[in-house]
Amino acid sequence: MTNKFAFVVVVWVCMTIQVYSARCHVGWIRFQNKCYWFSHDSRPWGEAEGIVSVFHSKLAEPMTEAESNFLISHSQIQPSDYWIGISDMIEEGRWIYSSNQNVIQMNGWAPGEPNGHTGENCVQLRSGVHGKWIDIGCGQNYRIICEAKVKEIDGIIG
Ligand SMILES: [Ca+2]
Repeated sequence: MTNKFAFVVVVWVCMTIQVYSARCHVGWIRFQNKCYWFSHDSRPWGEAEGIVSVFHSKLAEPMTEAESNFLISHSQIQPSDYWIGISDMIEEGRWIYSSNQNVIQMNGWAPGEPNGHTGENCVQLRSGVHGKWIDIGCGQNYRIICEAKVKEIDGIIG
């Protein structure tokens, strides 16, 4: 094997690994460094948390306007309401991400929301207000959006 040929092989292998490592599971959609799954089944918010953990993922936690806009656009392809990983069930009015309990760092609320006080402690993307956030009772059944880091997905595949 010539040095030149060996070099080409090494580059090819590296590129192949690169492509492989950028994958999401079948049925998941990639945006930036995360993979997302939009469910068809509906569940209460608390059960949704259990389902996403099975996939080594979590309910979607929009951190930026770009990420939020991506989730909105996909949730509105066939308009549905989706649970995301934000609630104020621990402390009324303190809206936090489920996975790390940090206060939300962006505002995706629909006008007039949140407005449910102690009766509505979970957040969903609401199709009726173009995918903006509303607070609503956690026991109701809605579809869910899961998110996972691309790397974490690789861990499952590999
Ligand atoms: Ca509340």
